[in-house]
Amino acid sequence: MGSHITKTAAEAHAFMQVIDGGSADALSGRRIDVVCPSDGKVFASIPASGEADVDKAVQAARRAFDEGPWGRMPAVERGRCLTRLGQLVAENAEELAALESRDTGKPLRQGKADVTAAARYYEFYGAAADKIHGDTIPFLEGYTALTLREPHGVVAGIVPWNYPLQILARVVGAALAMGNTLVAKPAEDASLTAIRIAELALEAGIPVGVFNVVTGYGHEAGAALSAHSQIDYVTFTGSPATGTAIQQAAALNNRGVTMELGGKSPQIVFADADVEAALPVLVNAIIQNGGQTCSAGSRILIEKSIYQEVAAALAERFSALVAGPHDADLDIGALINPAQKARVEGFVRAAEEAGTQVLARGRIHEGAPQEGFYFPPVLFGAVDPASALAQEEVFGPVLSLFPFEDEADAVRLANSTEFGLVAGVWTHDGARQHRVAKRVRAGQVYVNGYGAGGGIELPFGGFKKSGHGREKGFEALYDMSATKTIVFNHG
Ligand code: TXE
Repeated sequence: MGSHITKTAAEAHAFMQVIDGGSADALSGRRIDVVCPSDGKVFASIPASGEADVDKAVQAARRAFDEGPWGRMPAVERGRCLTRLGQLVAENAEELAALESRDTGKPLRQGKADVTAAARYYEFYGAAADKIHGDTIPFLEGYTALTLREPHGVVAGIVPWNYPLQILARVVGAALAMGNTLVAKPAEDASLTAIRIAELALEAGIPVGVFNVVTGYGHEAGAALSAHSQIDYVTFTGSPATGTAIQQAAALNNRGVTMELGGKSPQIVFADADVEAALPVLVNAIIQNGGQTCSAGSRILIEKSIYQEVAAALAERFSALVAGPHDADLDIGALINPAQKARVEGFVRAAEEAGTQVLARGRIHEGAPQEGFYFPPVLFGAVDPASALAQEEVFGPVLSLFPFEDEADAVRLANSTEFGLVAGVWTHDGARQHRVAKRVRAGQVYVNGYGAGGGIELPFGGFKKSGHGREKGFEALYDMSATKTIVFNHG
């Protein structure tokens, strides 16, 4: 009898990176198991690349930029490639949504929303590619001066695991629309859809070497990419600590960076607000994607006279929330990995030990596998503004409430963290809407609503520790290019 060989799930679903238009394993042959957060089971594997693989991808992107047709192609043609990519994303929506939700543990509903948003990014940047132009500048007699927007060259895009499809799309869309070439490094916890998008990009006619995906650990592949001397610009979304490390690496080559480093975003609810309209928005802003959202509305500041009423209504909604497997499509899914779960548990435990009032808890669905990385939503009342819970990004379904006295107190509390990404203001007083929107230090402010990241058309990025540079909208196209000034002397 011959030996019976059973392939493991990781071997059977061995995903490859996309380098120079071909599929590539890590040169070392090392692999990372891909675990589904819903049941803790390995279902695929990705290459664990290192410095040599990164160099291969950067050289490919370098050649595609220096020699390839991409940078010299008319902008409208580049745009058409991105538009076709958007169409292919939409055509493959079902497969991409299923893969994204299995890889990250997010509810299928959210996976589908992410695919729709990703397709829209490619559509937006496809249409925008030929709409960015320079100026002519009045200058000395006998001269004509003009500016061009030129690509940086080879861009490194280091992407996190919370919205892999969407964050990749905003990087790819803006970088490629301006004629850059790209090496993207998705997170080791969620790389599968990035690989599929790079394959679809080839199908869409984006030339070989223009868009490469290297997979691997942050301290290996990520560190090698951000320090590579042939990279011209780095864009990163992730934690402030990793952002600092990446900026230090890029600084050794004196290269520019865009940094999106999360938030501790407040929503301010004044006594004249339409509380009924606000409630579902306030809840969604923290439970969307299990709170693993850079723009999560994790602090709610409530005017004292309505604090009890709003807290009670939020508690009622929180008690009804259920966490469960991605394919059960409940309110929230599992968190990305055991480390993230331990991090969220740590914040909650410390707050409880300090005597912070727990107003409500959601629950984990009875049918959810024990091995999944679930954490039930928690609502805390009257949180100490100086505590870690109030100051640090938890990145989980944990909401903190803070009563405030008056407008000045609300603004002071809103600005009392080191972050400044997004804010919400709920009031019908028009003058107050303007005053508060201007005084809150946040890159995006919503009045009587909350965009949880906002539209694709809207510039997005932070003040203070939330980072610098802007993504989304036309602003991203400026970040992804540099101004060249040309002066003609007619004399
Ligand atoms: O993030 P990292 P982690 C926050 C959130 C979360 C915390 C930790 O609060 O709890 O960060 O998450 C790559 N050089 N956000 O540890 O380390 C890594 O491989 C180059 C907020 O997962 O920032 C991945 O691709 N790259 C956030 C990416 O960086 C490195 C989204 C993000 O990982 C690297 C995610 C290195 N030395 C987490 N080390 C947001 N702003 O939305 C890691 N990486």
